[in-house]
Amino acid sequence: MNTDPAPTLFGPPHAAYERREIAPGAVHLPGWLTPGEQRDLVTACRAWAAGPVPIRRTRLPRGGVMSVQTVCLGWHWQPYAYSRTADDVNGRRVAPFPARLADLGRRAVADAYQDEEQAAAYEPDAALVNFYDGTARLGMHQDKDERSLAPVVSLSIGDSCVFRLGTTEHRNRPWHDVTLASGDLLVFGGPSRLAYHAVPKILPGTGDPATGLTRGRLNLTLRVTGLTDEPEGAGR
Ligand code: MD3
Ligand code: FE
Repeated sequence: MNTDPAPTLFGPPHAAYERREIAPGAVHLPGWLTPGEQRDLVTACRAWAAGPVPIRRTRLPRGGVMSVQTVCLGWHWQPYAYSRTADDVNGRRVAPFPARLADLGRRAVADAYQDEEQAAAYEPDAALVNFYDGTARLGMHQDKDERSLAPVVSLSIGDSCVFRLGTTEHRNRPWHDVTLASGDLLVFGGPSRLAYHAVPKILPGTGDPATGLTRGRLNLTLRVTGLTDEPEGAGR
C-alpha cells in the first residue's frame, strides 16, 4: 500500500516539477535540474576533478578505501573532519567554494521548502563531488562532521541509483529506498538532517549521454560546515 501523500506540483520559474516529502524535512524534486544545467555541471565537475586536488578514493581510518571517488570544494573532507588542505592527497589547498553553487543551493532550498527566507539565509561553504562507476556503493552513514544543522542539498547526474534513507537512530531497518535519476534534487534538513543514508546500487546504462557523462553517476552535495578559519597568530 502506498501511504505517501500525493506529490504536489509547482509551476514556473522553470518547468513544473513534482515535490515529494520522503520523510519529515527530506524533500525529493525529480528532474529539478534542466538538461542544460546538468551538462554545465558535468563540465564543471571535470574541471574540479583535475585539481588543485585531484579526485580520489577516500581512505578510511580502519584501512579500507571507499569505492566512490570524491573531490571537495571549499573545505576538504576526510573521515571524520574538514580542513582547508587535502592532507591525505597532495597537501594542496582545495579550490574555493564556487559562488554559482551557493546560488544553486539557495534555489534548491527555496524550491524544496517553499521558504524564501530560509533560502536567502542558506550559505553552503563545502561541496563534495562524488563519482560512482557501475560498481561503486556507499554504506549506511550519517553526515555529522558539520557543526551546523543547516540542510544538505544533493544533486544527481548520470546513471540512476538506489538511494536508501533510514532512521536517525541506527543503521538498520526500517529504511525507505528511492530511485534517484539524472537531474534529481534532494534536500535534507530538519528532522532528516542526521538520518542514516546509503547508495546501495548504481543502475548502469540508465543515464542520458546528452549530459556529457557516458557512464557512471555524479552526485554533488552542498553543505554548511559551520567552520571558520583560525585567524593568523591565534591560539596562544
Ligand atoms: C541524508 N552522498 O556524500 S546524497 C555523502 O548520492 C552522501 O553520493 C550520497 O551521502 C550520494 O555524504 C547521498 C543524499 C544525501 C546527502 C546528505 C544527507 C542524503 C542525506 C545528509 C543527511 C541525510
Ligand atoms: Fe552522506
